[in-house]
Amino acid sequence: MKSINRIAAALALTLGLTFGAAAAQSAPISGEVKKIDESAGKITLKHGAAKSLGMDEPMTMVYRVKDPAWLKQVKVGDKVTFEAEEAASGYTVTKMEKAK
Ligand SMILES: [Cu+2]
Repeated sequence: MKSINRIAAALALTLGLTFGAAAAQSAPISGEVKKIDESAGKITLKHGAAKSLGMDEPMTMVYRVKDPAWLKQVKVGDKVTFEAEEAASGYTVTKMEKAK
């Protein structure tokens, strides 16, 4: 009985994650690099409205980055596509790549 419950829970989790990824959190946002602060692990991005983050208007703001190595791969003025999530410590970029 216990193992069946565990399988059901795992299934529910998998489905939840799949739907979660398709919906709110992971809508890619287009932005432009305004400033890079490698020592602090932060990047300033100008971006359009990002409904998934509750940002209804374009803005310029500072984000932490999940992987500091990303800060070496872009420079001020680059156009990027990124995903972010709100954490206790502030907004964190969870995915970032140069826009083509
Ligand atoms: Cu913002």
